[in-house]
Amino acid sequence: MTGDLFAPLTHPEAGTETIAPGAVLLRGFACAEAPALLSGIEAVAAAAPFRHMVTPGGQTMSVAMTCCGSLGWVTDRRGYRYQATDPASGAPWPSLPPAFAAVATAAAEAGGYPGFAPDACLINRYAPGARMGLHQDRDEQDFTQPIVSVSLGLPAVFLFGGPKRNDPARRIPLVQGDVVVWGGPSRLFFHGVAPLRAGHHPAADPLRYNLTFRRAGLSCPS
Ligand code: MD6
Ligand code: FE
Repeated sequence: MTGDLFAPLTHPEAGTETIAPGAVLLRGFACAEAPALLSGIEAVAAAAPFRHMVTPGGQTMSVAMTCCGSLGWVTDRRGYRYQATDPASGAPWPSLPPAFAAVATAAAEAGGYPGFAPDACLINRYAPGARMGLHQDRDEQDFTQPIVSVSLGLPAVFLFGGPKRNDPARRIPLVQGDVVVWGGPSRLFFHGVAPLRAGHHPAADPLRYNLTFRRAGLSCPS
């Protein structure tokens, strides 16, 4: 694995690059939907404003976040978790805007995960300098379900490591419309985002947004 870490990516089909076992990058997959997705973000943020959450260790995150869907991801001094209400208002999170679920389900299918039905979408907003440290996404209940990640606005460098925190991380440039579908053997791999570089983008100036769609609860609640 280590030997080919920086080798050319494979192309099982045009526009699809395998970045790790079970993880694929669909370049430009959501370009056409970008305007609708950005309007959806605006609508969600009007009801559930972006905020800088605090980690259990007491650090304020540089990335601003909000959520939509029946569950939202939150962090505070008590820990990381999903919950049905926005802690800032006590109200349920806004529902997924119409354009959101369709893109996520189609991308998951294109990435080899048919039948993906997200119940949560975490919206990350990066201003220049904002970053996301290496982490695992492990607060969901069913690791057989992938995560679908859509990039909008300014370009960013995605850091994609391995199963251990200190595994070397590959640097993957992501631009508006790129979608990463991520599951299977690499579902719990460490990953993050390098500090955002300043720049201009016609659709979202001077910011990057990332939507991560998740199945946070059980697919078949018992
Ligand atoms: C981001 N993304 O791109 C942060 N997690 O802003 C993530 O943390 C992430 O893109 C799991 C799967 C895909 C992701
Ligand atoms: Fe993540």
